[in-house]
Amino acid sequence: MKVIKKNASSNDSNLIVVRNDWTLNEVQDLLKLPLMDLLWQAQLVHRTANPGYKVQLASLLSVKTGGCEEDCAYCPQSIHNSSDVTGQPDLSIKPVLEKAKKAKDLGAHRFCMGWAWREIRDGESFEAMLSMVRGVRALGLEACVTAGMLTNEQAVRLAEAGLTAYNHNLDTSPEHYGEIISTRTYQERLETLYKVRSAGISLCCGGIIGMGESTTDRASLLRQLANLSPHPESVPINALVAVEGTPLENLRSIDPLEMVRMVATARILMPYSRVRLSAGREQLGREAQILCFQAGADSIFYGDSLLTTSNPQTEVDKELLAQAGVQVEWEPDN
Ligand code: SAM
Ligand code: DTB
Ligand code: SF4
Repeated sequence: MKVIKKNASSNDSNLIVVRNDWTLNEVQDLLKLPLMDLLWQAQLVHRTANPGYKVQLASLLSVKTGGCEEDCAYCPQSIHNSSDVTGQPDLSIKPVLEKAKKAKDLGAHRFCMGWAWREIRDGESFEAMLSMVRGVRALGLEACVTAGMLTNEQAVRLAEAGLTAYNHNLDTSPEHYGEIISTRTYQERLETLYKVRSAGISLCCGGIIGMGESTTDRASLLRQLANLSPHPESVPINALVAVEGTPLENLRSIDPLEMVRMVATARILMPYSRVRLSAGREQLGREAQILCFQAGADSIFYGDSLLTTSNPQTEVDKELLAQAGVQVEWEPDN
């Protein structure tokens, strides 16, 4: 047990340990704890590390949809999958900023923009991305971009534009990765994370469960994330949205309690990170989502759609948060 971090007092010291040297066995042991014990440990860490617990509402928008040359088996935007959702022009700056303003008015605190690219290329689209980042920041929102791999120079320009966070997921364990994606290596993902970090942008990095992986794979993914130093500031935990036309279309939805276990374990491993309860909430149900909050989830994607698939309606989410007695990160000021 090492390094006691911010907010820690002598009373906290057995609860809050920030480590980057987790072994696979240790993570597996946490994931497999009796649920009540896992929840108890996660709550102790969560409430000690994050006093005044609030949930951040993050809204998503797909700026460039479909036509992606990568072969991610889960993704409806890949040209390798028959669900490829093309036929929509890329959004320009004005409508994106209008959507951001609308998201803010509905209560969002962070605005995340997605591009279905393997990597960022210099040119008009990248300049537009920078303008969107500046515009979202000018609205007083946190800005997040997810657009695939990037160069050091592009990361620096995004940082200069005021980008808060860059989302790039590890998706699954190194061991299961080859079953899911063949066109980009795990190592390339790690290198992208390094470039984002080096430019001073905060990291949003997580993964997906429900893609045919074992419990050991889930532990291995969490270990990869928790052994990044420092931990990603934001850790999205997605449940697969099985989209027709993808190779994973016939996979059964996960047992909602599996999501609770992932969130709780992520919270224990990464006490100060924002653990985002991400895609797949429509399949979770109200009670499992509330258990996820209890286990330490402190963000949700908020708005009627994710990138290309649906998300719970904002009114339903407002009711859920109220029923759970959860405070949100901010209330709109106008
Ligand atoms: N092209 C960029 C990339 O791959 O980094 C950005 C967009 S990509 C859609 C962002 C993330 O969304 C993926 O890394 C994956 O974790 C998640 N995602 C995509 N499709 C999903 C699905 N059907 N179910 C759950 N998560 C999904
Ligand atoms: C993340 O981990 N999940 C979000 C966000 N980061 C970009 C995306 C979920 C996408 C779900 C499938 C879709 O709507 O296309
Ligand atoms: Fe492309 Fe990203 Fe979808 Fe993979 S997840 S196919 S890189 S849009």
